[in-house]
Order: sequence, then structure tokens, then C-alpha cells
Amino acid sequence: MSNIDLQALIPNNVHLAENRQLQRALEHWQPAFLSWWDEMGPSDFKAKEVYLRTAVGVDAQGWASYGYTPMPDYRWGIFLADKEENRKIGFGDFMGQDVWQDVPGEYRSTFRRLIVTQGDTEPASVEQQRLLGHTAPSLYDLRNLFQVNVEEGRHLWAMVYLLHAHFGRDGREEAEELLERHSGDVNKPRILGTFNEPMDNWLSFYMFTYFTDRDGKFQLKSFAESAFDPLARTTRFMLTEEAHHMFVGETGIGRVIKRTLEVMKELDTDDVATLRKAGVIDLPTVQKFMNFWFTSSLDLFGSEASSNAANYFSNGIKGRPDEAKFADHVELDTEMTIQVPDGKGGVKGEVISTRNGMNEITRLEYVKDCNVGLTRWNMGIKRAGVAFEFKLPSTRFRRQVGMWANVPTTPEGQPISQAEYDAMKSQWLPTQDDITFVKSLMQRVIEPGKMAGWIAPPDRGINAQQVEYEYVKL
Ligand code: BYC
Ligand code: FE
Ligand code: FE
Repeated sequence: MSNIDLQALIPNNVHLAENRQLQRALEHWQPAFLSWWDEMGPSDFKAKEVYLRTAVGVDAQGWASYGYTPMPDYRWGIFLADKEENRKIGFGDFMGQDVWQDVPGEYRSTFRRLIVTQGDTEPASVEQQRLLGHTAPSLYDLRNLFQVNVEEGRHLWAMVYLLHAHFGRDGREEAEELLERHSGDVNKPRILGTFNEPMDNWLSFYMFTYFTDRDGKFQLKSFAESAFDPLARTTRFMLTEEAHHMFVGETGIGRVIKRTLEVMKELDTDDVATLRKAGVIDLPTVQKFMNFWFTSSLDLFGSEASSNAANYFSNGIKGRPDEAKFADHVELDTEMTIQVPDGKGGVKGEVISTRNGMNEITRLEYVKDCNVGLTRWNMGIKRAGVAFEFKLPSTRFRRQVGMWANVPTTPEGQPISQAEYDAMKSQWLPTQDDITFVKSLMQRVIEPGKMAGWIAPPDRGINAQQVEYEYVKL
């Protein structure tokens, strides 16, 4: 196992102390990061002790320790998964050759752009979630929010390390700009669409951690295959932390549904107005929020047919998630069929090269993974004897990137006219009324173990602690 220097100003397992120039550059960026955290990070909880896990190693077991920390004192560090000796490139034109410890000149700008895009999402999400602490439904949830926030901060560090270590002055400039773009800023927005969406309620937060962090999972898995070994090792370790973010989303949505089902049973009704009056979120509204965040996240995979994606794959830059499970790792002359609008109000198949279809392959794997939670939630609904089923919309619905961008369809993916879409939109996506209602429920609960009325308690606490544990000392 590699040594971890936890005492250093910047905790790391990359022997930072042996590279003074890099160390100095990162120590120079550190205060900029901290002042960004101060201004754009979680609002108002600076001095509070939070029960956080901190990465202290990269082993599968015992990689993190838990304890109370005020967030600004969190030990943000640089942790790469251990090096695999003799690792070979696992896909594309250079399949079987040794992986790269540095970036080949001809791919430098591509890698830089992708690392910047990845890095940009991490602080963006912290900015989006900035105000949620004020309306947390419990101390348990407040702690989970902050855990996600500090780890997204660490993911920014992970990308900034690569920029500083491998991209010279360009990389240092990009690292600074990562702190200068801001979510939703009209002049300097974040790079990808979803990360500029406002997030002012906890239902959206759970949807985001379920659907959007899961895009993170799939993009990181693609990078974990990269021929550029430091990127592969960095992202492999990030995935360890990422699992918790999706857990927060899955259990969060599950607890919202559970609470609604309880009240539906108590009052023996599925009447939306009655349930809203009783202070829970009706299932159709949950579905609308799901439709919004799922479709927004689908765009994050890029266009169905993309020569960019083909280049990433050919050149070993980005593989498919779990590349090993595919039969052919080169896909030289292979083809696949994608669904495109036929221009006459219908859908037709179009044959493209598999390399051009890498974004779509990854997106479809993602959709499968998203459906796992829905199956579980639907089982709970069925067990409660309620006739309702959550369903993910088609990948053609409400797209803003790719072949289906701005093509109006039903949630089932059937193309329709703009007028039909506009007439139905309020049934499919959250209306201003829905958002206002959900926001009206967002009242802060701070007594240990107590939950807001619209959400059920979790099955268990964090790190074998009780649900009643004082996760944040307010
Ligand atoms: N919004 O050829 P195409 C995470 C751009 S989430 C705006 O199809 P490509 C996290 C695209 O950049 C994971 N623009 O794109 C989650 C391209 O622009 P250029 C984040 C978009 O390159 C929660 C153009 O459209 N990581 O970690 O094949 C909390 C043509 O598109 C969007 C990554 O994304 C969009 N949604 O694929 C915290 C990995 N989509 O270059 C963190 C790095 C596309 O022509 N990024 N465009 O100017 C990539 O691998 C690729 O850039 C993409 C796009 C997969 C995003
Ligand atoms: Fe992340
Ligand atoms: Fe995440």
C-alpha cells in the first residue's frame, strides 16, 4: 500500500513533499480554494462540528475515519488508488500497450478539456447545494449534505492535482478558473447544463444525488479505464466516495415515498390536495421531479453520435464503464443502431459506428442502473397496496443535447407537436405550483432523531451510530 502523508499541509499519497515545485503550486492554490469554500460553500455552518468521514487511505477496508470536524478544517487531500504494476491499455487503437504516466503531447488539450469538465462539476454541485443546510429535514440529513459537499470539494482537488502535475501553466490557469465559474452565473456559468440548475429544495437534492451523481459514477468509471494512468487511479479512488452520494439519493427518495405511503394509508386517500394538506409530497409530484432530473442528467452523456467520443475511445482517453465486460475492446469496424427523429414526426433507426456511439452506450448502461432504485421503490408501493408505479421517461424526452434536442415527445418518447407538448407539460414536469408547494414543506428540524413530516426516518444511522445521534452540533 502506498504511504499517506496525513500531516502535510495537503494530505496526499503522491509523494508531494518530494516535488517542491508542484507542492508550492498546490499550496498556492489552497488558500484560493478555501476562500471559494468560504464564499460559495455551505452557507452559515462554518464553526459547527459535523460528524464527517475523512479519507485516510486508499485500501478497500478502512479507507476513512469518522469524527467531528468543522467543515473548513476538513482534510481535503490528494489520494490516488494504488498503482497497478504493468498495467496495459485495455481498449482502442493502443490496446495492449503500456499505460501512460504522463500525457502524450498530441492528446494534451483533449485530456485537459475533459479533466476541466469533470473538475467543473464538483464545485458546481457544492454551489448549487449551498443554501440547503437551512432547511434540512433532520440532523442526519444535514450531515449527509455536508459529507457530500466536502467530498465534492475533494474531487475538485483530485482534478486540480492532475492539472497542476501534468499540464504546466495551462493547468494552473484552468485550476484558477475552476474557482471563477459559478453555478447559474449569467456571465461565467458552469460548463454543463445540469450544474447551472437551481436547487432550492431537498426533493431536488435527493433527485440530484440519485440521478446526477450517478452520471458522475459512469463518467468516472469511463476515466478509470483511461490509458493515462494517473487519471485512472484518481477516478478509481473517487468512485469509493461517490457510492455514498448515490446512497443519499436512493434512501432519500425512498424515505419520501415511504412517508407519503404512510399518510396515504392513514387518511385512506390518494387525493393530491388532501395529501398536500397533510404535509406530504404526493407520488405524481415525486414522478415529475424524477422526470426533470433524470432527463437533465441524460444530456450529460453528450450526443448519441459523437466523433469526440469516438476519438476518446480510439485514443485510449476514455473507455466504456466496466470496459472488461464488453467482448470487443477495439470496435474497429463494428456498427450499432441508434434511434433518431425521422423528420416526419416519427422515430427511425440509424446505423452508426460503435466508436461514434460510445456516449449512447454509456447512457443506456446508466439508464439500467437508474432503474434499479425504481424497481425497489415500486415494490414498496405495491406492498402498501397502492396502485401507482414510477417509470423513467424515454431517453428521447425533454432532451437539450443530441439528436433529440428540442424535439417534443411524450415521456414514452413518442414525437408530438410543440402545442401538444405545451398542453401536457404541467402533467410531466414540476410546475411553479409544485415547486412552491415542495418548498413550503422545507422547514428545518434540528432535534437529534426528529424528522420533518414529509420524510420517513432512515433505517439506520451513519457508521453504526443511532439515528438519534447528534450528527451536527448546532
Ligand atoms: N451541457 O460531442 P458531444 C459528476 C457539449 S458528473 C452543456 O456529444 P462529448 C458530478 C460538449 O462538451 C460527471 N454542454 O460531447 C455529479 C461538446 O462541446 P465541445 C461529469 C454539453 O465530448 C454530481 C458538445 O456539447 N464528468 O462528476 O462526446 C455532483 C458536443 O457534444 C453537454 C464529465 O462530464 C451538457 N449536458 O461528450 C458532482 C466527464 N453535453 O467540446 C459531480 C468529462 C455535451 O464541442 N466530460 N455538451 O465544445 C466528457 O466526457 C464529455 O465532455 C461529455 C460530452 C460526456 C460531457
Ligand atoms: Fe464528485
Ligand atoms: Fe458525487
